Amino acid sequence: MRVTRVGIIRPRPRFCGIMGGRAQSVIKNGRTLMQANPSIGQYLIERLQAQGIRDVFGIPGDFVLGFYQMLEQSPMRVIGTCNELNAGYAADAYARLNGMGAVCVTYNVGGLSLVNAVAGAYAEKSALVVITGSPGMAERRGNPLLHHRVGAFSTQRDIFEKVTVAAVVLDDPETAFREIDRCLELARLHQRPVYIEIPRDMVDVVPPHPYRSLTLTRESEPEALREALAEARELLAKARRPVILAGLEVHRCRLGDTVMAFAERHRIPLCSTILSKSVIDERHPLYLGVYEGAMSREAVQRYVEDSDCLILLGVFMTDMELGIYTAALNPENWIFASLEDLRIRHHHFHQVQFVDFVQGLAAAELPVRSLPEPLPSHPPRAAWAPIAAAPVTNRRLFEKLDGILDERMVVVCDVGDALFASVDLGTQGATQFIGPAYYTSMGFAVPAALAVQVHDQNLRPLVIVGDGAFQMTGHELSSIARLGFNTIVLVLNNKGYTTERYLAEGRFNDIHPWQYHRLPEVFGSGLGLEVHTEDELEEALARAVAHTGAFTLVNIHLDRMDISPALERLTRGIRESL
Ligand SMILES: Cc1ncc(C[n+]2csc(CCOP(=O)(O)OP(=O)(O)O)c2C)c(N)n1
Ligand SMILES: [Mg+2]
Repeated sequence: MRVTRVGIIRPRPRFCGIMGGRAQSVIKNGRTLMQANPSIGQYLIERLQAQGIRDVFGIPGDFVLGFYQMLEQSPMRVIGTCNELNAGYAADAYARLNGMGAVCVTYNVGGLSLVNAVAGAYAEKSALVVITGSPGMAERRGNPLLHHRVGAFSTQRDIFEKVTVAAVVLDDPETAFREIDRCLELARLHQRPVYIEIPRDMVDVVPPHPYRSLTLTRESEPEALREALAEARELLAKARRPVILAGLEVHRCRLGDTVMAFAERHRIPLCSTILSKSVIDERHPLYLGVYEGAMSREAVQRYVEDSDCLILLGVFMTDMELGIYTAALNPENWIFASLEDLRIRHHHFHQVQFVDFVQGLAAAELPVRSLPEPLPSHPPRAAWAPIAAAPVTNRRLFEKLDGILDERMVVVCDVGDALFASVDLGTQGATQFIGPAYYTSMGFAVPAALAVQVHDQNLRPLVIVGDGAFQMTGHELSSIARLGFNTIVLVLNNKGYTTERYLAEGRFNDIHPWQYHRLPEVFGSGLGLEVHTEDELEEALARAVAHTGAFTLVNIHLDRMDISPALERLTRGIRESL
């Protein structure tokens, strides 16, 4: 290595690959004579596009600038965010809507800020591709203390290994393409994040040998599948009150329609869970509501727990899904199928793929059954009229919100009572619901709302966020303002961490009061409204819905100890189960 007055001259990489160049085939006399490989960076972009990814969130830095330039020259759109954590939340939400999402950051300072969001995507099964630059392989010789480095060159990769299903460094042109394919396939199969690190001197390297892309498939063992389906059919045929719990993996594996068709054909009522809310049309006559132990509406809880055949499809058995373990589900009569596990009563089946099992079940012939009447279906929308000058309460606020949801809205919830209360909202047909209902990391919602309209500008996010969570990442409204999106943000301003106040009160639950509704002045766009009373609420929501040119932020004052009916049910259920 030569050292000059101005710094270090980086030696040329020593790889045998060819530098630069796009994928090309040379056609002579109508025949393809040579197919040149794309570079590693180009191949990664092509494969991301093949997975349906059209937008990448993130912030550049010198270790990833070459790849950023390549992204900019490609059909991909790069969406800059205020920080990398927000980029991670946004890319996670994009993945939930799109099937797969991507975030691209620089080495360590960017990557390590991202870890919490990727952990959430891992915990809640979201196919998020983390792309990061890093020091070039040639630069690493002599073990120099390059900026952003912390400990070994591999520190960032080692950390991400814990929160991804594959973590690779593309340091070898011979294996780079296969590693890219392997990562993307694993993200798809497991519905979990993967980590792809490109040392900056590898972006333009063209691997020397031709390569055919790799697809991984998992097949069921036919006999095991047949036996599992036979046992499930037998249990179902005898059942008088079967019920389906359609969980998160039904959404991730895009099986909502299949499950709905199965339910309709055999007249089996269904529930969703807090993580999978909106996976099935909540207006459907067979839909009962969200099941989550004691947090469910009482009639829903009773219907599910009294069932003689529980069909749990892709349900993630977390404490949140089970109403902090107030749920009473009997394994004696359940069919439990998920990406990892298949259990029918106490029989465990191996090598049966979740998708094959659900499709097999949906095709099963079963005796015709009559529906037990009446079903505890979702209550119809109630008429709502403001009580003049009455302070807004959580209960009344959510009754009102139930009436403004339409088919284009995506309800994006943050952690706190916003999440619990939203469970009682009745989504409308194509309305979608996104919330970090298991990992419950505060600050998810505003960045996630950015992703909703990046994914599809015809959707309209309705963000429901506590004041504490808003203070964590609400500045991402800046990107929403930059892109001119018409997001509606409702800040539930109860002066601090109310959910926590119910567990342990202390000054640590107080936060500095912001004038949230004045933020549009800072961002130079948007409409800010302040609400104390029911009549102000009615007017503000009408203005928010009609204001389509930019975002609207509504600062809704609530009492610091006021909680939603859902959270009341949960605290009561927990007390009773103690
Ligand atoms: C990133 C993160 N930090 C801390 C917590 C712990 N926590 C859970 S709820 C909560 C309070 C949420 O406050 P706010 O957003 O105002 O909602 P509220 O409880 O008032 O409805 C806290 C601090 C968390 N879930 N996530
Ligand atoms: Mg609060």
